[in-house]
Amino acid sequence: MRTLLLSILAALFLVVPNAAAHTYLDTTNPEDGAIVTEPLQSIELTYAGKIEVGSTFKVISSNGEEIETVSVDLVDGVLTGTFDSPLPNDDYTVEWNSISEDGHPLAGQFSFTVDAPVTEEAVEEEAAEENEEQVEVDETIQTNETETTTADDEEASINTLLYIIAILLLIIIVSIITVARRKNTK
Ligand SMILES: [Cu+2]
Repeated sequence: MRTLLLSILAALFLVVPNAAAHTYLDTTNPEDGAIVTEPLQSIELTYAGKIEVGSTFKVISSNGEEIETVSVDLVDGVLTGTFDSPLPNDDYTVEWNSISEDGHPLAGQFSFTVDAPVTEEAVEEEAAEENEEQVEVDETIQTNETETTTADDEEASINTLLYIIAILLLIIIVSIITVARRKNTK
């Protein structure tokens, strides 16, 4: 009985300090499996206690590319990674490596999905594309207008020509009549 108690005590002494000094990952933002529907420009890993400098994490997109962080800050067991711009819509995996207060390294990973409305930049790009299309449409309309104008011009010049011919004919007829009258009076 006494040996059993001693063994348990010994086991506790071996296990408890380690367990107490290990710093486990407590919560993350976004949570594991979360679908984020708002622009996301930073990720937060909150540890259950202090972690050491050198603790870090990587954010990997669905095609295996690592997303560069502008900064990774460690404040009281909270690791915050900030990105240059909001993450594009995609599935991401965060691979974290932390160093517990007792110096023991811990590692793990979690995943989340970004499915946010398109960013302003994307909207602007879309608007620019639409404008280009609009310009093309306008050009087509303008071309049509030009063609119409040409057709109108042609019609107008034919009318003018007919008008001039009519006047010339009238002058010729009047002249002939006048000449004829003069001849008659003589
Ligand atoms: Cu440890």
